[in-house]
Amino acid sequence: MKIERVELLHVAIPLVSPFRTSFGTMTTKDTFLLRVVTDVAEGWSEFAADPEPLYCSEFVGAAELVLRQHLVPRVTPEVTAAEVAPRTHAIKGHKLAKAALETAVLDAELRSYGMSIGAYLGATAAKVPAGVSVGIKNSIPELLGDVEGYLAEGYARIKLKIEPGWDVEPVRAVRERFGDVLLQVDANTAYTLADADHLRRLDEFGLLLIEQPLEEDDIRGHSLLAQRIRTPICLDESITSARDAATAIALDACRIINVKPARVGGYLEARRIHDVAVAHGIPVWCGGMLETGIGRGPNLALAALPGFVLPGDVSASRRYFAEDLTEPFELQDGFMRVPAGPGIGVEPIPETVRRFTTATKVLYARD
Ligand code: OSB
Ligand code: MG
Repeated sequence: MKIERVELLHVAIPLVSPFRTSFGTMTTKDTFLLRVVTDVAEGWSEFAADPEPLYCSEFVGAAELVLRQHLVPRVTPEVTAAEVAPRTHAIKGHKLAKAALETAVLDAELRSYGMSIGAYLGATAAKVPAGVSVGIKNSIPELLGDVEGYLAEGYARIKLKIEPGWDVEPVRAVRERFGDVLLQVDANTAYTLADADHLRRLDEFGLLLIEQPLEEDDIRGHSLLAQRIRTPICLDESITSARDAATAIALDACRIINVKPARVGGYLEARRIHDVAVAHGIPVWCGGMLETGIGRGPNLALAALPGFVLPGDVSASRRYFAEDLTEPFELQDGFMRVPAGPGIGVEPIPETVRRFTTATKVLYARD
């Protein structure tokens, strides 16, 4: 495909309520979209990180710069989606930026021959069970009220964000009030191995998993922690490639993997992680980054692959946004429908995108 134009659109979309994790509080989805115009079709994607490097080392400002100066020049004037990763491999890191570029190119390519990303990846389900990620709250009653609302909406699984001082008590309260709902926790690296005895107190609650308790580069620590707690360890931040997944599995650092396409450089590598995990009998699930519909659509397609046996962080648009950039995704009996249209399967609504756009940058224009 010939690339004719690459645009970066900064967007700022208010969240319906603040989302607090162990690394910070979000009130706005502040990121950018990529629009890639080719000779055969147009493709869209969404950058997954935030203005500050708190979840991972990448952030909006750095991603714009690396795309403009280092990544886009390597894929112009002509590229296929499968070539994006090898052509940008020499540039170290920046996987979320690379994922945005690869996904927009893939969207254009798939649209040019009318194939959905689900069909391309090997999705086998038409709908997937939806989990919801629940932020850290100011009080237990506030948490219970929110969880009650999500269960009433039909969510199939609850994930509680935890940190030191907000872990055993909220989990106990949710278990006592709501019985044996599918329940898991996410620490976003907030603990150390010295907390092992404390984390073992979570064992009595029958959690599906504890996600990323230790630092992202601490594979050995997770392996040692796994010997000291019964709750299965799931890695998120630590897994940035299929090789990382194979390493973590071989070292018994995790029994479950959260696959986020953005964190691993895109849907092609996400698919490889799925394959490695399936080969080892390791369950995977699809993580989220508070995506608008533009990121949510393709995430749902990934979550429809056969190895995604646990409910993902693939909640409805209204979980985060009063108004989405695409037709809103809605929960139906605890499931989300997998988009089946060409490419990423969703269309940005031009008027809505325009209203939430704060700046547009042209990263490339063919002359
Ligand atoms: O660790 O899974 C995470 C959101 C932003 C950054 C990191 C994470 C999350 C979530 C929310 O847990 C997932 C979602 O609902 O999109
Ligand atoms: Mg996580």
